[in-house]
Order: sequence, then C-alpha cells, then structure tokens
Amino acid sequence: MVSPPSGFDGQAVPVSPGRRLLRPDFVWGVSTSSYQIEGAAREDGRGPSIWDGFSHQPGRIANGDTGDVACDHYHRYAEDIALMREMGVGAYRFSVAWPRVLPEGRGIANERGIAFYDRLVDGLLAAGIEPWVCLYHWDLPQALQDRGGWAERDSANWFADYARLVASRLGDRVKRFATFNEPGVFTLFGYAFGWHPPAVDDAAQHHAAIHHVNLAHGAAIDVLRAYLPGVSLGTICNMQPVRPVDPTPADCAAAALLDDYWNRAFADPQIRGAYPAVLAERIAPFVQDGDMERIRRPIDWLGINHYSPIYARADAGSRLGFAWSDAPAEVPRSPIGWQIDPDAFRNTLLDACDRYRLPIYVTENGAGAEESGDAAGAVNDVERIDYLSRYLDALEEAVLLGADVRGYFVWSLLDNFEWGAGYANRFGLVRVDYPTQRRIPKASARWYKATIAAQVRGSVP
Ligand code: IFM
Repeated sequence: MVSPPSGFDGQAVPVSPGRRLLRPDFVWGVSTSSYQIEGAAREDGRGPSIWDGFSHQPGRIANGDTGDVACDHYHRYAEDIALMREMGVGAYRFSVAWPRVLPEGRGIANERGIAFYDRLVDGLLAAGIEPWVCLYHWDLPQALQDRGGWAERDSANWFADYARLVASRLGDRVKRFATFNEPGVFTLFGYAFGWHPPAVDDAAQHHAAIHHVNLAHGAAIDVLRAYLPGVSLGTICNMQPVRPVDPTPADCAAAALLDDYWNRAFADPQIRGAYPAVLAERIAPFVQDGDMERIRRPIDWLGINHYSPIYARADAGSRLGFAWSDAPAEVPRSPIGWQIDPDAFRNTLLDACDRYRLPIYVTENGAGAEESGDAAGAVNDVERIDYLSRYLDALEEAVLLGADVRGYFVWSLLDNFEWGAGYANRFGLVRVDYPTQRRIPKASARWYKATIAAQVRGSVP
C-alpha cells in the first residue's frame, strides 16, 4: 500500500493560476522516459541498451553518472502514480524500454519486463490517468546496435516487430501511441556530434539512420493500425527555431541547414512525404522505390517538444556545414543557459499547425536548473513557475490565433537522468533526493496542480 504523497497540502500556491479556459477536453499531462527514470538496469531479465554502455564509458556523462538506478521508478512506480493523481494530471507520457521487453532487441519476449508495463498501465488507469506510450526514447537494445543499429536498413523491421509486441500486450488498455521521441536529436547527437551513443561521426551512417528511422516510423504505424484499429497514433518531434549566432550570411546558411536536420528531417517526410531539398540529396543513396510512401502513413496527431530557440554557426571544418552554438550571453536564459522566449514557442505552434495540418499536443516543455533543496529538501522553484506560466500564456495565444493545440505535457514529472548532464540538471516538478529516493513536490508541482484544477473546473475568467 502506497502512502499518500506529502508536500501538496497546506502549502500556499505560489502564483495565481489565472489563465483563460482552453478546450474542455484539453489534455494536461507530464512526461518521462524509460532510461531516464526506471533504473533496475540489470533486473528481471532486462537486456543492455546503448545508453548503459555509453554512460559507463569514462568521461561521457557529467560526474560519471549512469541510469543504473535513476529514480528507481521500476520499483516506485506506484508512488509516482500517486504523485500524478495528487497533481491532477489527466495523462502520463512514458516510454517502453525496448531492451526490457526484448532483451536481444528481437526474438524472445521478456515476460517479467512486460509485466512491469502491465502493472504501470493498470495503476495509471485505476488512478484515472490516461497512459500515452512512446515506443522509442533513445534506449536501443545494444544487441541491435551490434547489428548496425539505425544505420542498418533492417532496423525498420526490428522496430515493426517490437511495435507488434507492445501493441499485442498493452493495446487492450493503451489508446495513445507515439513511435519516436525527438528523432532529430538522437540522430544528430549520435551520428554527428558524438554526444549520444553510438557516438560516431559518419555521413553515410548518419543519413542512413535518418532514413531508416523514418521507415521504422511508417512500418510501426502500419502495424499499430492493423492490430489496434481505433487507437490514436502520433509522432513526437523536437521543434525549435534555429537562429544564426551572428546575422552573417555564413551563419544564416548554417542555421538553415541545422533547421533541416533538427526540425524537418522527420516531420516533413512522415507528414508531407518529402525531405527538405538539401537533405533529399544527401539521403538519396539510401532511398529505394516506394520508401516515401512507406514513410508517409496517416497519423492522428503531431507531438511537439519545445524548450527554447537553438543556435548555429558556420563551421567550414564540419562535414555537415554547421556547428552547434550556445545562445548569446545577452538573451534571457534559464539557469542552464537555454534561451527563454515564449514568443518563439507561440510562433512554433502556429507554424507547425500551418505546415502539418494535424492536431498538436505539446509533449514536452519545461525548465532545467542546477537547484538544491532547503534543509527539508523543499524547492521554491519560482523561475520554473515563471517559465511554465509564460509558456502556457504563449500556448494560449497560439490557440486564440487559430492553432489546434489539444494538450500540454510538462517535462518532467521527476528530476531524472538528463543524458550527458547526468543528474546535475533537474527538470522535475518533483524533486528526487537521489541518496534516499525521496520524492518532494516542488512549488511548481503545486502551481501545476492549481493550474489544472482551475482549468478542469472551468472557473478561470
Ligand atoms: O530530458 C530531455 C528528454 O529526454 C528529451 N527532450 C528534452 C529533455 C530535456 O533536455
């Protein structure tokens, strides 16, 4: 029996949740991902993922952190569901760890791993929280990387088989599925910048991986449609305006190229049926007859993950023709250096509605900080509340201007393993005290609860 979460009652709500009413069925949620929170990396038959090996390589992750234990959500999921219920969220987006349900990536399913997701889904439904399942949030089984990973064309078939397994086991209860989370990030960071596994910088592998992830998306959509008629299917893309660090022609050209790789390489072929021109040339060697039709399968919604604008600069030495750049020092920035620009969020939503003509769910938005708690572990995260509040205002403006936005998920429910930054960057509404695994709702959790409650009651002027 899980005790009720503490930290919500008897606390002042930090700011007034006085915002206008969005559509009555607007989805209010929180997001997480498997490797970032589950832990239990070697338990109950889970196989290794590419992130297990990578995080254990010296120098890859800040402070030598790994996802071995993370938030121990594998064992504490019931407590985490209780936190969500207390917060009043209507939906929880999580990802299935492919190597937990198929330790070798293909072949024999791991029943103990599947049983974890059964328990999680049942617990969510019992708490009145809709499960939104994302099939891939970056933790590819190592066994499949050993066969070539996403650079291997057969990866589309591996992914379709994995999607079939998840559909057959969870599809009786889960009604929302997404294929990939932020393919623009894991392909660029993994195949060009060396920040993520497989940490290669190879043009052929990079462009092949982009195309094969798109093929895998289309193949999985076909499988999910065939097995689960009536479920609601989407894709989740990072979408953030790309700006030149200086307004020189060279930096502007660099920004346009990064825009293709970051914002368009997946949504364009998946929804509009074509790669942007420069990418189409670079990817052409990997495209076979019929591929573009295989990729462009009808989907029901587009998930957008947005945090801030990003920056590019020219780099003649880069095979891609651009380099990543930090946001200029003079722009308003979050504690971890990401630009704060709610107008960019509003415009991103409007542009995406216009370009892709699909209902939109904001599947991630949030603010990172290197914060610590007070003596009792409490965190008065006024900067995060200010960020979220201003970004929700921008979302509302987009809706008033005609954008079809139907939901919003905060990243993240919990502080968690923030990839290369390890546990130093915290994005949670709920603080995790890692040595004890104690969960401590931050002021922003109370703010989000009040915001949702006001919306659901319809009591906002
Ligand atoms: O933690 C990540 C998440 O895995 C993908 N989107 C951005 C988040 C914050 O960096």
